[in-house]
Parts: sequence; C-alpha cells; structure tokens
Amino acid sequence: MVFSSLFGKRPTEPEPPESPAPEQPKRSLFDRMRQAVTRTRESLSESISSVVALTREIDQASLDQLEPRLLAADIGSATTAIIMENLRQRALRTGIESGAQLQQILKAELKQILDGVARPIQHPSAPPEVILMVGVNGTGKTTTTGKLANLYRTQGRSVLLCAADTFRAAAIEQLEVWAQRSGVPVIKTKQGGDPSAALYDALAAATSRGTDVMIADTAGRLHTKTDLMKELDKMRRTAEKLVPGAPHQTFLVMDATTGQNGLQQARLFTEAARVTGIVLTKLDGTAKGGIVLAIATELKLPVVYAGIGEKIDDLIPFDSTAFIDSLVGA
Ligand SMILES: Nc1nc2c(ncn2[C@@H]2O[C@H](COP(=O)(O)OP(=O)(O)OP(=O)(O)O)[C@@H](O)[C@H]2O)c(=O)[nH]1
Ligand SMILES: [Mg+2]
Repeated sequence: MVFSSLFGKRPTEPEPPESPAPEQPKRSLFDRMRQAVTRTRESLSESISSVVALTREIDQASLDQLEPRLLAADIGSATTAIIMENLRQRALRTGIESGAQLQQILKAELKQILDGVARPIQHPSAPPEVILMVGVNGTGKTTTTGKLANLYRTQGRSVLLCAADTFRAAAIEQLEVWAQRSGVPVIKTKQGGDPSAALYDALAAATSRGTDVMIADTAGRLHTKTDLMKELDKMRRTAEKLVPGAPHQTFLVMDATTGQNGLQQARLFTEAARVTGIVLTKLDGTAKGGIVLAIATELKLPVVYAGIGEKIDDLIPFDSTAFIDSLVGA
C-alpha cells in the first residue's frame, strides 16, 4: 500500500495533458477556496469582527453573539455546541484577551474538528484504483466524475470512466460529454441495462489496459429506495470480485446548498453504503460552507474534494488549513 496525505501537496507537479487547455491562469488553491467560501465568510466574519474589532477582553456576552452566526453558517447545532463550550471554558479559565486571540482560538478549534476525521488515502499497490461515486439525485455526481477524470489526468494518471447510471434518460450521454472533455474513454451499457454489467466490463477493460483509475458514475438514489440500494451492493460485490480491495474509494457526493437536510440524507446514506469520503459540491455561491464542520462531527468523514463551480477544473482537493483561513481569516 502506498499512503499519501489527503490534504498534502502533490509530490510532483505533473505535465498537463494536451487537452483540455486551462481556461485561465491557475490560481492558488487558497485563492480558489477563498473565492468559493466568500458568502459563508461574509456572514460569519461580520459577527466575528463585531466581536473581534473590540480590543478589550472577550466576555461571555460577546461569545453569546458568536453562537447564532455559527449556526447560520450551517456549522450545525451539535458542532456549534462543542465549539461554544470550549470557548466558554477557555474564557472562564484563562480569559480571552482580545478579539484577535478569539479568532486564533476559534481557528484551532475548527482545525481540530476537521483534522480529527482526516485519513490518508490508500492507493492500491497495483492498478486499477476503483472509485464509486454515489449520492442522492442531482448532487453533482456526473459533473464531479468528469472533473475528477480531468484532475487525475493532469496528475499524469490514466483514467477510465464507467457509465453505471443506466436509470436516468440521457445520463450516459451526459457522462460521455464529460469523458470527451477530459480526454478519457468511457465504458457503457444501454439505458435500462444492469449497472453491474457495465461495471464488470469497465473493470475488465481497466485491468487489461493497466488503467490507473476507474471511476464509476452511479444513478442518484435515496437511501430509502431498497432496490436501488441493493443495486449499489451488487456493484460493490462485482468490484470486490474482480479487483482485490475494490472499491478502494466510495465518494458520497453532497450538495453544500442543501445544508442540514442534505446532511440528514447523507447520514442515512453512509449507514447503507460504505462511504469513505465526501465530495462537497456547489460550495461556490452558498453561505452554508460551515456544513464541512458538521460533516466532520456528525458523519465522522472527511471532505476530500470540493466542487466550486460548473467548469471542468472547478474541483479542488480539500485542504483544512486553506478552508479555515478562508473562512475566519489567515
Ligand atoms: N455551481 C456549481 N454547480 C455544480 C457543481 N457541481 C455540479 N453542479 C451542477 O449541478 C447540477 C447537477 O449535476 P449532475 O452532475 O448532473 O448531478 P448528478 O448527481 O449526477 O444528478 P443525477 O444523476 O440526476 O442524480 C448541474 O447543473 C451541474 O452543473 C459545483 O460544484 N458548483
Ligand atoms: Mg448523474
């Protein structure tokens, strides 16, 4: 097994693929994260700065002002309670001398929460690495599959896609468009066909071609749809049979804009499917970016990638430090 950090830098900067060409000069991960969480930061930092702006000691009353703002950013009641309790204890014990100190303590609290669920990604010793994309309808599975294919290609890895959403009309064509954009092959079956059969073919092809990564896009489903959940199980068993240790990753794709509702659905989903990490999409344009913290506390799962737009390179590996600095200030 080769281990590499989830949140670490890539070891080397590989050659970009011939296509697609980047549409704009690459901005740093921090800049892109900062841009994506602008609305969350605006709602959160207003309140922090109303407390932080004061140079006098932070008292219980000023801490009380922070609480509703954490809740408004969708950090969630359980997580907010943990953070507020720690801040109050600290204020009682040693005092919090200034707003600036509060900001640093808050950042340390948030980082502890996120890093507590981070785990190293385990790449298999022999290809293919098998990734299943799962989640409820419309969260961004197909889009993320296309973006991931592109990201891995830019890292110099070969990719094969599997169109395992045979349920929704036009789902296969949608994935084919993404495959073309990323310049990677796609294995499919006909609409209404057995997704496990498509997966079988894709795994056989990836194995014989020595492809580094095989990503399967699956149909949107609610955890309550027993047949569809069984179908996921079957896919998992098919993968296990063909490739040792597969699926190596099962990414639950969550829509950040759905906030606490999305979290509730995700909780039930992770109980049914063996999810290894979260891809949080639509982080751009929502003030609910605090959901990342609720995911860590309540699902005990790391956010591995963040979707920050609809374009092919609008997917960034999640970095807890960049996220917290973007939210609360560096
Ligand atoms: N702004 C924004 N839009 C996104 C992002 N990711 C996906 N979308 C949009 O979300 C919509 C749904 O995306 P899909 O990829 O089709 O979602 P899906 O989960 O595959 O949907 P089903 O297969 O029907 O369950 C599309 O309009 C995407 O462009 C993102 O990170 N940011
Ligand atoms: Mg889809």
